[in-house]
Amino acid sequence: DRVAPKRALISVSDKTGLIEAAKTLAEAGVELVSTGGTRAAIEAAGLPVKDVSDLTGFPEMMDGRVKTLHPIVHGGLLGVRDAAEHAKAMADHGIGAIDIVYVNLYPFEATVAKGGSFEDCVENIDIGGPAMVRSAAKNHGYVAICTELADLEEVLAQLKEGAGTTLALRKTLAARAYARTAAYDAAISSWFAAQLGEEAPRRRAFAGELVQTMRYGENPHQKASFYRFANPRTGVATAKQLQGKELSYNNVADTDAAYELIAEFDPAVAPACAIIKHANPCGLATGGSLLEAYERALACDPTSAFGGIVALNTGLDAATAAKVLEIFTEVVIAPDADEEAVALFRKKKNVRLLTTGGLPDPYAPGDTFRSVAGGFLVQSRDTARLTPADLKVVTKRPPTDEEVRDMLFAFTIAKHVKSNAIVYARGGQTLGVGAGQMNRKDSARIAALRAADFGLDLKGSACASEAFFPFPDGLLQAADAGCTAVIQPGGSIGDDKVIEAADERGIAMVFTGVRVFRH
Ligand code: 93A
Repeated sequence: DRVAPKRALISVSDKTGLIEAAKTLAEAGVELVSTGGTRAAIEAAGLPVKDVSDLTGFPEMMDGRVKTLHPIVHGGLLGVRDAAEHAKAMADHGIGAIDIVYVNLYPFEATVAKGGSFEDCVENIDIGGPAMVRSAAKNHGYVAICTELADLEEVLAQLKEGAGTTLALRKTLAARAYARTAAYDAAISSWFAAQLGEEAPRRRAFAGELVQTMRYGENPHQKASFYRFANPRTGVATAKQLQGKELSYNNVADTDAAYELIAEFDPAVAPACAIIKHANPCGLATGGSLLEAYERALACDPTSAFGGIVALNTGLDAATAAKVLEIFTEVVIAPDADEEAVALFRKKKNVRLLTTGGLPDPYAPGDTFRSVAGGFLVQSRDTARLTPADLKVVTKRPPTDEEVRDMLFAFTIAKHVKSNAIVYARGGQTLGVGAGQMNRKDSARIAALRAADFGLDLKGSACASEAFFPFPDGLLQAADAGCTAVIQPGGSIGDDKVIEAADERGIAMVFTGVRVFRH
């Protein structure tokens, strides 16, 4: 099943590494055929190359829109060499077989990314390139299709072995090629829908590039892999792993949750640290130093923090690193880490240390996805952001400035806690987190229980509820625990009763008008 190639068609917009690859092909005795710009580049390097026009007898025309869309090209790509009829057609019409194709497409995605005009973007929709890619991939029985330099390098490696390309490689390349054209068309269609202002286009396509194959998924009997959007829609995953075991599926999911949460806390205001378990924060605190922030976050729930994810909003220093390493931690993620901190981590080589170069913008627009049986849900990111001016005081007693600060702190965290979420906080420190319960009262109770377990006093704390209290019971639970300020969206038909209960207990309560469910 090996095919010893005689002719290669090269047509590339990105000409990185082109000359070296062309040289290797020429040296292997492969005839080169190219389109205008590519041919000129190869020729300039002193290598023999034919122009596609020499084959087709047609010039490139219409600003290059039509250069390879010709039966001489597509017949050479699609003809089944072993089928008598195909072979006869090729002979009758002077169609020569093409055995290797190296095509990378007009830079549509890059043109969009750099803010190109509508016309510019349209002009960068490649037609002839994807057509060749698809033709060559269909005829993988004979043709090796390369859509990036790395593909061509695999082909060249096989040629070096002497006997041509294997069917196995040609099939692999074909599968990759169709993913490339699919991603390309997905990018075009998303861009087009956005131009039309369509929030929910009737059809939607996505494609990704493999980042990592995991040893397993959420559980050892599940398979898993991590993909990056081929056409970035929600920012690009930039985290760099400095050390530690390979990230697992759960690590990536939890670390993502941790970093999205810590990014809400501006390092210019104070260093902050979040400790996450199973995508929920078990503690978050600010501090006078990063070390203090970590210690205060840990104090909230040192039991759950075991095997957790630590996220920092500022560069990891040696003092914090030393403290973090005292207990077992799965992952530490920070914008940066200084040399001393990195050196300390090196002694515990299993702990994963990730640096990102910066914090994500929690208020940047974007989409999030979730799979459901037979389809997927898409929604815009939860970019809710509250300021003191957004709060509506509904109780007789207005909150103090301190209580307002604590309430906003707690509500920001509640946004990142699985519903039903209750967060008690005071002075830039969570004191109790109740997550993922099926009723709000239980979340309030669990949050208070945790605080009691770890000797944290809830007196004078703020309580945040990510959705409204339907009944007074949850609020009373919080009041009993000692909290004096409550922040919640409001909007329940039970609001009056809840407000009445708050007034009876002397609680200051504000409504946000914004719900921040997280399911
Ligand atoms: O304008 S096209 O859609 N029409 C074509 O017939 C065609 N053939 C190749 N774009 C076409 N290409 C693309 O030209 C290739 O995909 C490649 O990206 C580019 C290479 O052009 P040049 O060799 O002139 O730099």
